[in-house]
Amino acid sequence: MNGQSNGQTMTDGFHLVLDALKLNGVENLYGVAGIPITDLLRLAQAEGFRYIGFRHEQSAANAAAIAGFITGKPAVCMTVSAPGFLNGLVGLANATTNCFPMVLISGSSDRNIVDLEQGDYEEMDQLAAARPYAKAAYRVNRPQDIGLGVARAIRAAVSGRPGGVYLDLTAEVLGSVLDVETARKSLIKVVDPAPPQPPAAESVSRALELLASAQRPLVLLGKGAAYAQADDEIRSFIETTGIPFLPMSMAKGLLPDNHPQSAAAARSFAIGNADVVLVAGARLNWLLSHGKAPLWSEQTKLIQVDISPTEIDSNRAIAAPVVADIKSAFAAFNAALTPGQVKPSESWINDIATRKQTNVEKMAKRLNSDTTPMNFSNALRAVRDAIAGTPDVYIVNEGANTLDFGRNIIDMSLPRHRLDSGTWGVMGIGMGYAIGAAVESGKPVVALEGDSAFGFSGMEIETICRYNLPVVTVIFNNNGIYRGDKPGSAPSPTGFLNDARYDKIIEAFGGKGYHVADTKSLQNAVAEALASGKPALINAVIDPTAGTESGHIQSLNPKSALVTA
Ligand code: ADP
Ligand code: TZD
Ligand code: MG
Repeated sequence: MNGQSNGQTMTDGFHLVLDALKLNGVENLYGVAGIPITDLLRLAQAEGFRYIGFRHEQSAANAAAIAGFITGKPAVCMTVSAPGFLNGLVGLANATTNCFPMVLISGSSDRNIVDLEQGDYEEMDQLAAARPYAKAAYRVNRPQDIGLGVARAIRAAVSGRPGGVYLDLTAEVLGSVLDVETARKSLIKVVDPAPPQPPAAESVSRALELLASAQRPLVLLGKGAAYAQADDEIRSFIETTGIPFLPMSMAKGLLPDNHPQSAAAARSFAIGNADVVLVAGARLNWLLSHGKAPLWSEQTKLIQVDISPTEIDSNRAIAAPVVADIKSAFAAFNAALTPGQVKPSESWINDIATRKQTNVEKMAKRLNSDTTPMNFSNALRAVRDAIAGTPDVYIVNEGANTLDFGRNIIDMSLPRHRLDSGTWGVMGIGMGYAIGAAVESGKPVVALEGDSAFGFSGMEIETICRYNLPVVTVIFNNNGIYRGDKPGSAPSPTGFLNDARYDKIIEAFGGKGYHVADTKSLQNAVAEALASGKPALINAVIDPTAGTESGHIQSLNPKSALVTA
């Protein structure tokens, strides 16, 4: 116990929170300081935690969320009351939506004032506000419950379908004292926080029998499969059966994108023509057209592996549900599989290969052209070539066109290394994810950012410079959301300043800025910045007319039902 070290017999809430986190293996803390948590953060540093202080709580929470995705352990974000909490809540909600484990701990005002709405400093009923957006939300009102509150938060975040958990700590509880012996006994080390959930044997044989009947099988991997850290089991299953596979964007790299069985370059053909699709760790949400036509055929039969039973049949009928954790499920598939039991037809493999080749050739024309200014394809080719020798680089990606082109052009070869806008298609994850990835992994990060997307978290460039993190941010600067305005016209709802120099921002903080307008300079800048291992920001000039409205999801814009004569 901390309090004991200087001969004291009493400890307090501040020490207990840190003791509880340390006991459960938490080493990094992300947050923004202020009343009532400043002393808690100071103490955390003194106690050996690595504390990363941000400029805005949303980025701190995003960093914790992505740390959870990368490591499989819930990371912790700490904020002040009311507005700081609300800023962090956006990141918590995003973590829950994406099934990433994290814990948001916010200090809160005294209950007696909040509950009678007497107008305290930063007064808010934070627990009630958090509940709809969190997987679970708890408040600790007594120091002897801190250990239990932390334990429950960690288990809730990481067990079953992972998500964000809110833990409310009142200013009063932080300051209260407790005798050291009672405090010690109150701490809980969470045993087996995310236990395996093996599948029922019948569900495994039902799934394999269906696959065995298939001529045109397909495996669709989602970010739940990447999160599950079942890399060997999944790869072995796919390679043994020879089934073509398709990764969702954050599942890229689970098997390398250049794997011969990847059907990514023939995505709609593969989904539309498969007779059996095994969906693993992916929801049939808007990103998969809800499993419906025209992308999907009604005849296709589905196997779905998911840890959450209520995911099954959520958007269309699932012929063979396998409710289990993905590591156990694929281990069970591999154990039950008999040689030659599952065999994709030769024509299916050939048809996919032909499609792939046609599409790759079509794309190559745009990729290999050189234009001034650059377009998304050739600029991303330059980035791709610059990072080719650094397969362990983490890629962060957000924007509309920058995201859609980036997903297709930047190949991944390692799992959990592509971090992007995810389930919500949200802007603002960029710098938080980049910082979280750099801190947790110690590896270089390249953040591919639309100029609009970057703006949501751009001030964290100072955070990146302050901690000297190896983050290279590339701004695809097309002067706006989707596209830029015509020079000289008044700003439209989507237009930004023409020719803004984002590279100057990082120079204010001592980082290295680059301003590039052609592919050769872009490639050199990315290569040099990556090799330096230091913070850099590259302002890449992109043709303001190159983007399309909403990128690849233009069809989601509502259209008026008003019929004009
Ligand atoms: P994507 O966006 O890549 O399609 P989603 O976020 O929609 O992926 O889906 C992830 C799914 O993975 C969720 O339904 C979640 O319940 C599931 N999941 C998360 N972790 C595991 C796990 N360890 N085992 C099985 N399923 C998991
Ligand atoms: N706000 C939030 C939090 N998330 C969003 N997704 C949006 C607004 C709407 N939006 C998109 O869906 S993409 C986008 C916005 C504002 C930015 C697109 O512009 P960009 O990328 O500069 O980042 P491109 O390359 O110019 O398309
Ligand atoms: Mg833009």
